[in-house]
Amino acid sequence: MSIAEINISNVDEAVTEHEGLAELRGWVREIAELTRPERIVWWGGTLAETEALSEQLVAEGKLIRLNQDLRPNSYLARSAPSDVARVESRTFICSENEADAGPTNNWHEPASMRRELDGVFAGSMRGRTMYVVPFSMGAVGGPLSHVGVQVTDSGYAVLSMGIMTRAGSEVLDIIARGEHWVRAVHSVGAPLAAGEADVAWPSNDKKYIVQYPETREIWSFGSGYGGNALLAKKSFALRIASVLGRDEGWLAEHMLLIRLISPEGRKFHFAAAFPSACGKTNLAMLRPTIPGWSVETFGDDIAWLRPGPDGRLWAINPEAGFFGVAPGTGASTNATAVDTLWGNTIFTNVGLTPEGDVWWEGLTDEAPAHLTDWQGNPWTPDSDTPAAHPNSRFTVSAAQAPSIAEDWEQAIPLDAILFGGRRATNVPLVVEARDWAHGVFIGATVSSEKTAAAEGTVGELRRDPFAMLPFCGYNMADYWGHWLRVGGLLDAEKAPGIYQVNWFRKGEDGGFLWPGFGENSRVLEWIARRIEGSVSGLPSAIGTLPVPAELNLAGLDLPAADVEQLFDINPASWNREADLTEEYFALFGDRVPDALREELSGLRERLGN
Ligand code: OXD
Ligand code: MN
Repeated sequence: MSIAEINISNVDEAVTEHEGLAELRGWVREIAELTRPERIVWWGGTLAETEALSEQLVAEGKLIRLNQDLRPNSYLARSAPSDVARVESRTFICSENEADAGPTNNWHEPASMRRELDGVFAGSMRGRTMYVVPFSMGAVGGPLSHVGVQVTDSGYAVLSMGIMTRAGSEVLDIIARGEHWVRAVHSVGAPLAAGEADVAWPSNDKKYIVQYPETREIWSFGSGYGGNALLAKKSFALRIASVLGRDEGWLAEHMLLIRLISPEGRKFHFAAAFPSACGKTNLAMLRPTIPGWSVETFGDDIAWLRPGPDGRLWAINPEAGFFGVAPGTGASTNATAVDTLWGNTIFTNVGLTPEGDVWWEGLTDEAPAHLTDWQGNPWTPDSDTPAAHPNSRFTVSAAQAPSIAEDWEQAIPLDAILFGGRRATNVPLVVEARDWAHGVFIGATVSSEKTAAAEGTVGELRRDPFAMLPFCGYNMADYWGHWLRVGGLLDAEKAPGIYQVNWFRKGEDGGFLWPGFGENSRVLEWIARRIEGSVSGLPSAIGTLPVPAELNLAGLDLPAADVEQLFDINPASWNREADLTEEYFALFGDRVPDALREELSGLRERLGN
C-alpha cells in the first residue's frame, strides 16, 4: 500500500488552520508511511468521540461495559496474560553515550536501535486505525506544563490517555505556537491481514519501550499495558522529563503531592516518592485518623518540581488522572479511592461480578461467592488464583476524587519531601534529614522490596533511588548531582525538609509494627510540627527522630515495645547498610558526587565506625 492509499483526509482538515503544525503533520505522515495504518484519526478529545470509541471497543470485544446502574460509564478490559505490567527488561535508554544512561538503565546505541525499530514498526499498524493524540502534561498552557503527541494503534490507550492527560485538539494550539513537543510512537505490534479477526487484547511477545533522551522521543512496541502504552506517563513525564529537567534546571519525580491542613488551618504541602505499588495512591488520598487534620489530593504518582524566583521549590502534578493498583484498595484502606471509582472508570484485569460490577482482592472483606476472574474464567473464593491480577488497575480522572484540592491544577510550594519504601528491618517509621545534601543521600540510597508493578521476583530487596530506578532517563549519579544543584538554587531557609518514612517495618513475629493507612497521618503531623518548629526532635546517627512524646499516638493501642522497635537504630546493621551503600556507589564510579561520599563517611562517623 502506498501512502496515497492511506486515508489522511482528516489530517489536513484538522491542521490546516494552524500554520505552525506543518512539522507535526509531516511527522504523522512519516510514521504512517512506516507503520501503514488503514486509517488515521486525529483525536479531538471530546465527550462524543470518547463515547463513540468506547462503543466501538465494546462492539469489538475489547471492553466490557459494566452495569450502568452500578458503575455508570465504566468498562472492564482484560489484557493478554503475557501483557500485565511494565517490562523493565525491555525498556531502553538510547542516549548517544552509554555512560549517560548509566549502569541502572538498559542502554542501546541509538542508530542501531533506530534501524532495528524501523524493521519492527514497518507495517505494524496494518489493518488498524492510527490515532494521533496531542496531549498536555500539566494544565494546557500552564507555566510548568509541557506538551507531546502520541500516535497509537490502541483504542484502549487513547481512552486511557484521555483520562490520564489533557488530550485533544486544544493542545494543537500550543504546538502551533511553536512550543517544543515530545514525539511518542506506540504500536501494539499486531497488524491485521485483510479479513483477519482481531483479538480482545492485541499485543506482541516481543516488546520495546525505547526512549531517545537527546531527541526527546519515545517508541513503544508490543504492549498495550499501562506505562508501556500510555507514553505520557512513565516514558515522557519521568524518563524524558527527567532529562528536560536536567537540561533546564528542574526535576521530574515519581512522587505524589498532597496538602495537609492542621487543626489551626495551616497548610503544608508534601511530595512523597515511593516505589511502585507501595501505597502512593493511599497516601495521596489519606483520611487522617487524628482529629482536626485533613488531607487534600494533588497527585498520586508524578510531580514536576521547579525552583521559583522566591527561593521555594514549586510542584505540579503533570497528570490528569489516576492509574492506580486495584488490589488492596478497599473501604478500610482507601475509602476515598473507592468513592472516586463510582463511575467513568476503566478497570483493567479485575474480577467481574455476575451483576456486571467489578471486584478485586481487598475491595471488600468478604469475596463474592462467584465471579469471573481477570482472565475470563469462573472463580470462587476457593480458587487457587486471585480474581484480580495483582497489578490490575483503575484509570479514573483525578478531578473525580472527593479529596481533590480545589486548586489541584495549580503549582504548590513544597514544605517537605518524603522518601519511602518497603523495609521489614532497619529503617525507622520516620527520620528527618540533617540538611538538603543528607536528604539527597537518603533519596539516593533507599531500597525497597520488589512488588508486582513490574515483572520480577516480588519481595526481593532492591535499591530504588528516589523511587526512580526504572524511570530516570539518564545516569543516576548525574541525577543525584542534579538534585544537589537544584538544592543550591533554593533559599536554604525555604527549601523543603527531607524525611524518610517506612510504614512496613516488621516485628520479630513477622507482623507489621505500624498500622499504616489513615494512621500515617500521625507521622505527617510530626513532620508538620517540625516544619513549624513546635517540636524539637531527637538527633541520631541517621538523622532527627521524634522524641517519643512528640509522636501523637493517642487512641492507638500500640505496645510500647513496638514503638521502641519502630525507631530502633542498630549501629551494626546500619554499618552493614553503609558497606552496601559503598558497594552500590562503586557501580557509578567517579560520577558519584563528592557530597554524597562525604555523607556516607559522615554517617559512618556518627555510627561510631
Ligand atoms: C505506576 C508504576 O504504574 O509505578 O505508577 O508502576
Ligand atoms: Mn508509579
